[in-house]
Amino acid sequence: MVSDIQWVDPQIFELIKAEERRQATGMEFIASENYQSKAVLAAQSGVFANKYSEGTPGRRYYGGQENTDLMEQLAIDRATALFGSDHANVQALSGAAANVCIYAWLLEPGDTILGMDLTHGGHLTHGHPVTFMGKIFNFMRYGMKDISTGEIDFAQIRQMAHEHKPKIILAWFSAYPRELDYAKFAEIANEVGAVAMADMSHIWGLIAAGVLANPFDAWFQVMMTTTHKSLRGPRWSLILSKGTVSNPLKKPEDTSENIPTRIDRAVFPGVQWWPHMNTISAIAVALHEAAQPAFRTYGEQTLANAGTMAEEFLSRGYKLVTGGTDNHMIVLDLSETELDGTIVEQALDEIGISTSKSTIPDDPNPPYRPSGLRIGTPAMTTRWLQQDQIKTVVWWMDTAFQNHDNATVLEWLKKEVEQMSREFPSPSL
Ligand code: DSN
Repeated sequence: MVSDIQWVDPQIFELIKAEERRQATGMEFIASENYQSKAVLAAQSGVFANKYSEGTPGRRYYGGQENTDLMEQLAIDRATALFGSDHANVQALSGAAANVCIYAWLLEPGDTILGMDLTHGGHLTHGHPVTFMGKIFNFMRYGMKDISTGEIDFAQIRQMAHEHKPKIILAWFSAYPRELDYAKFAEIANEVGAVAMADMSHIWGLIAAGVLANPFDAWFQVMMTTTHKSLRGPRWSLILSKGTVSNPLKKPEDTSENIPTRIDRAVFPGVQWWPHMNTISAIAVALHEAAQPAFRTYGEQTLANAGTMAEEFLSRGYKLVTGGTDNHMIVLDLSETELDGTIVEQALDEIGISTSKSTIPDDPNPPYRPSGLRIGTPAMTTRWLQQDQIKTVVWWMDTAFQNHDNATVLEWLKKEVEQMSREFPSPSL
């Protein structure tokens, strides 16, 4: 397909080729990124892209749906089987859109949501004041009790939940390296009649692999995720839910307890319309790949690589947010050094390693120049780096940090990174 572009649009073709070279010769350690398989990429560029399919399988607003219906139903069935949900909506356009759909249907304007503080690892889409959602709903924030271990302050959550009666209690974050006690979240949500919702975007693939806990096992009702992170799918999202029609005499849409139906209606026609059927077909392929036994090995290796990375940085005298990791990421706390997140991210860019600067809890620095660096192992584990290579990578990173203004050292490191990158090719290329 890409070769067709060469003749039609040489400028874009050259940019695609340049990006292929960047990905082939560099390393991806951004915690939220990954490499899609050629099969996933091929599905995305397939002819389902030509189709309008508002509605759900069997209930559409355009004709010609015999293949889209089967394909979307397959994606739904694969998602529910993999994650143990009663229902999956596969149409939300992104993680932010999925969160909006859930908020929009479960809440009325002014309702309260209890979510994680941004600097403690939360996410902007969980109601930061700069977002539109932040203007509509009342977001309240909890944090860690002990930032040296990552212990969540459940006493604070319980006290806030009883005082402010949130409609949703939201678990999970984008820069928190520890496993969560989902049962405690669900218990508090149950006490105050709130929906227990998890944003599993970062760790969905690790849940699918069976190496991290599944919030549905702890009575969560709604989960959303992006599909391009540890799941290795296309850039898209899923909303999964539990809940059935409690009164069979009522139509599903009239039954307030029926969270799945309400979520389907929030996605269409509530918030967004045209599902991108080509991307949904790519999700189906990614879910099929994630259901294979090799995906469990991938999940185990992702965690092992992150653990090794944490140990190596600690042994070199670095401080880590929460002191280590239980998942696929670490967050370096550089607040007691001469460095900051921007300096080290740029130094790593110079040597062909991509990472992302990050705030740390109660960061003394502003968000555009935060004190942390978030590093994740899902992408390079897809390229099958093992602990030995991770140790070398940490050594390169440390050397780059200490020599961030030394062009000669950075140039030498870039060559080392390129050589190892070529030995561990990306499955996308
Ligand atoms: N952009 C993602 C991340 O980097 O964590 C969150 O959606």
